[in-house]
Amino acid sequence: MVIHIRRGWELPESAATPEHFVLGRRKAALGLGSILAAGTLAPRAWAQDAAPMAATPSPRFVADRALTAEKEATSYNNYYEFSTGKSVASAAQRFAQRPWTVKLDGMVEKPLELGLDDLLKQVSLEERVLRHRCVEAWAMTVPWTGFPMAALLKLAAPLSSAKYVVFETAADRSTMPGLRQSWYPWPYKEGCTIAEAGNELCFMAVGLYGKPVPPQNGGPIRVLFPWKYGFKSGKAITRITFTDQRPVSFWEKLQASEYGFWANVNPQVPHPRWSQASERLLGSNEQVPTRLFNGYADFVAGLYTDVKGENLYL
Ligand SMILES: Nc1nc2c(c(=O)[nH]1)N[C@H]1C(S)=C(S)[C@@H](COP(=O)(O)O)O[C@H]1N2
Ligand SMILES: [Mo]
Repeated sequence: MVIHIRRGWELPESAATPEHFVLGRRKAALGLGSILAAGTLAPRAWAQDAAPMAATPSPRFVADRALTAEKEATSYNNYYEFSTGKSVASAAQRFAQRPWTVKLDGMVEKPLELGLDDLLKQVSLEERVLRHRCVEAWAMTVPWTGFPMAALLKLAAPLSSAKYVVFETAADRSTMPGLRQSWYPWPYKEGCTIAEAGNELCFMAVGLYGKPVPPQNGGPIRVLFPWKYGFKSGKAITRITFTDQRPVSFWEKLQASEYGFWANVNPQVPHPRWSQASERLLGSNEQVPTRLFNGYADFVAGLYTDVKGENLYL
């Protein structure tokens, strides 16, 4: 028997079910069946069997555009640790996804260093269809599985003196040829304010299209700021540091006049070298208007009402 539960993001005409779901659901259902038959409850076994990709689709983040084809989203990537071109997928397959630890440190009450699978037992996974807008004016719309960054804030309990969060990403010289380009300020780091990290929209993704995030898209765990230009959303997160100093991130170090700290999407503020008024949908030649905060103003506009005299959209 194949149990097929339609995911929120599945298009009605989509014929194929991602193999992981069918398998995961079938295994989960069998697990529950045997638990019930044995007359005992084993919540831990259940959780492990269902983890990590059996996630509830969030009704707050659903597709309002056609989904980008999975093939497109996983074969046109920005990942400078591998290459400055877009075809990084095959090179990235050599980059190990386990073992993986995430460190939470700096100005926190509870510094933590956790194996990713242990971390995933402490959060509940949901699925969100989110728009992604690269500063280069291309965009995609894809289903991510993960948990809100707010869950990590809860675990680490930042001190009230902590004002910023720094996301440090993997720098593995043995598998990432891009690291030999020594003029780049490795490791890739990005940052935000505590308030931005705690916003409902800030998301830690471990799944894409119902499967583990592939290495080229930032597996095994990446951060997502759907209202900011894509470069803020660091891939392969290894360390999250809480600090009272505003970080200067990878792209800001390289070219501060073009890539700022805030980098919120705004169609009316051009990049110094090109317009940001519209965006190309990945996998098509369709060009659509870009929206303020990438269409997420309801979630995040309030974060910036008191920020004065800053380049919020660069
Ligand atoms: N570590 C790391 N993270 C990164 C990048 C990178 O080069 N290295 N590129 C960024 C940019 S510019 C974009 S647009 C997105 C691309 O994510 P995607 O490949 O999943 O579309 O990842 C961001 N995160
Ligand atoms: Mo980007």
